[in-house]
Amino acid sequence: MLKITSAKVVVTCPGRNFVTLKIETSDGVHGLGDATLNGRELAVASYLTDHVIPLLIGRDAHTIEDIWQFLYRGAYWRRGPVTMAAIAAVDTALWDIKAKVAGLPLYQLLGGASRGGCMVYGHANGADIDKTIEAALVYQAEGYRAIRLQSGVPGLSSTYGVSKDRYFYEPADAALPTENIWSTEKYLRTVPELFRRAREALGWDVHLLHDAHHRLTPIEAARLGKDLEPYRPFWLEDAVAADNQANFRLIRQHTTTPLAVGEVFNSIWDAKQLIEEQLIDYIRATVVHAGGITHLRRIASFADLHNVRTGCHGATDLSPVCMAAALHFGLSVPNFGVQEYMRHTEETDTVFPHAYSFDRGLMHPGDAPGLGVDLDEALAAQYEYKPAYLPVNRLEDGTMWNW
Ligand code: EZ4
Ligand code: CO
Repeated sequence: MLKITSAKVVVTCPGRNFVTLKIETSDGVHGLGDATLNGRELAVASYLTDHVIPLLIGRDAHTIEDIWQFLYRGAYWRRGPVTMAAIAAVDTALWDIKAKVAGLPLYQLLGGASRGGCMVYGHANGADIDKTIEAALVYQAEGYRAIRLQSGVPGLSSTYGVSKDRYFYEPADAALPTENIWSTEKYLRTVPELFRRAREALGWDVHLLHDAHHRLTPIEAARLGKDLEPYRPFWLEDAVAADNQANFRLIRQHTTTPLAVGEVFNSIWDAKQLIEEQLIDYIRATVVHAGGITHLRRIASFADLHNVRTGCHGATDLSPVCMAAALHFGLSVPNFGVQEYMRHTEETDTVFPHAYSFDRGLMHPGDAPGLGVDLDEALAAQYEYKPAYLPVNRLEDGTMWNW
């Protein structure tokens, strides 16, 4: 028996907030798990410290599945982003420990490599179409095989995915939520033109992606999907919010543009109808927000039966611990599609030294035992938690809308 002797939560802000769980065992081996929930970080930190860590002490670190079931069924209150991020952190840390004890990189325990590397997509954005294409050309020159395009919209002072002053788009940008103004009509006039121009400039040998960030109705999404068809997008992401999974039926009836959704999903139940009815092509659930490696593998297996591939969320609010876990998962899973890769700042990378690497559009988790990520706790302690919220969105008449 490999006893869990202690566990603690580290909250740090090397450029942005991260919550990390560290579990220690009787053999001196430790494991890390990402528990970051953007804008609600301290709720997960408390859930872990106050309600999970006391239950872990003395348990066998090797019993990953049993501990997962214990935390899921045993809480009585199932699912939800806070609970599932906490369970994910425990699960990820335990996989890290098991792989370190085995002396193997985690992907070997998940069945070994199914491919040479995980194709990732980078974020090209700009205040207008010209600037977005300029950014996309830089990604193409760096070897990216897949690029997400987000452009400012004429008549809107800010748009999702577009940075005002930085190369990297960091959405949780203020101590209180920023209020943005949204117009679907203006947006729908811009995106097809962005893709037309992008194909002209970038050619056809690169995958182009777009994120509508939950702002459309199903019939509007259907129209955008149709309008983009000539430019063969890799996917249209989060066309509508998936609270009502049946919404996707209408989109599906009207367009062959591949659909991706699920970065906010926290369990297989959020995706059951979408997958079963083949209403989507890519499932965006991630290690940290969907119950860890154990649960994400279950989602991927179910998706595989229905020709749905993985496309894990990988924005900067998912820590390098989650990125590493996603790459071990992505390298091994049979129905891998693509992995989002929004590069972390240097500060973040220094606090979380890691073995994963990027080469000509593909990423590899590296061959260090475990996840191949560590946490420099002394350095982490120098970056104090800073409240930061995602923006909110209103229509031009003031109505609250999805951000
Ligand atoms: O808005 O990660 O595809 N990526 C995204 C991200 C999300 C943030 C939310 O925390 O949609 O930019
Ligand atoms: Co998204």
